[in-house]
Amino acid sequence: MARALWRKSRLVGKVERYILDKIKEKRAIHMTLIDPQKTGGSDCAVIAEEAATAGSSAIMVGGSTLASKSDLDEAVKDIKSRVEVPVILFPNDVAGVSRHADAIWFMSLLNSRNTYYVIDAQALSAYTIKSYGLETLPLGYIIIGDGGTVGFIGQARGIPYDRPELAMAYSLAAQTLGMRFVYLEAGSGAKAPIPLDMIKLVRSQLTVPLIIGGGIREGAAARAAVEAGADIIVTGNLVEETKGVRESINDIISNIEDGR
Ligand code: 1GP
Repeated sequence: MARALWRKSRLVGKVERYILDKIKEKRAIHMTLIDPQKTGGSDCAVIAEEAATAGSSAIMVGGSTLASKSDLDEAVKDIKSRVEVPVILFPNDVAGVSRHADAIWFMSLLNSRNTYYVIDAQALSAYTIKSYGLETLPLGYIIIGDGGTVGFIGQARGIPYDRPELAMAYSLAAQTLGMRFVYLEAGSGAKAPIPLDMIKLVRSQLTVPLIIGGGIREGAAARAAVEAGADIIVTGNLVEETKGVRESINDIISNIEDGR
């Protein structure tokens, strides 16, 4: 199935071009999410390096309850010194911005009942992000189910797992508003990942890349999500400890990327 995964535009920066090219080349890619609040000190950089060596296409840095900008800055700098792949911020709030990253998911939590997470935090941080020269990746972020911590903090009206048509409606709205990525989020550590029929329905209507995360713990689940239509698989919990990072990530990547 031909998918219009990218468009030529002055707005598309280096990291976005890299992501789109990688998806085109590999069919689907993996990103490792590191939360500096959960993974303290130098472990962030160790895990990032292992993950990148195992084939993660980017390192995302952020967490739902992250509050210390200096901890974030340190973690991003450490990670940047150890990996070649892009380091992309995954902000929970204005505290999730660091000048040291390569890019930021400039994201709106579309199904929050609080406008702070839909547009106000973005308005508060847009000028700072621009002045840092950070590349912005416009992202519609949609919580499915209760969403765990991010669902609670983000005051989400989570879309029920058995309502794929609602996920499709919000995803299509995101794309129509000009967002260039859509992320269906089950929440970190979710008991069940995003349902496959939901991914399929969203994919059938969406042309921008579709990101799936939350509760993916092994290759088979990642493969099923990609076969249903995911372009990017995000895992976090899988590698919160420094042990066994390569094996875990290899299992995901060998199941989703072509030619591996
Ligand atoms: C959370 O979707 C990500 O924002 C990753 O979830 O920690 O369950 O892999 P896990």
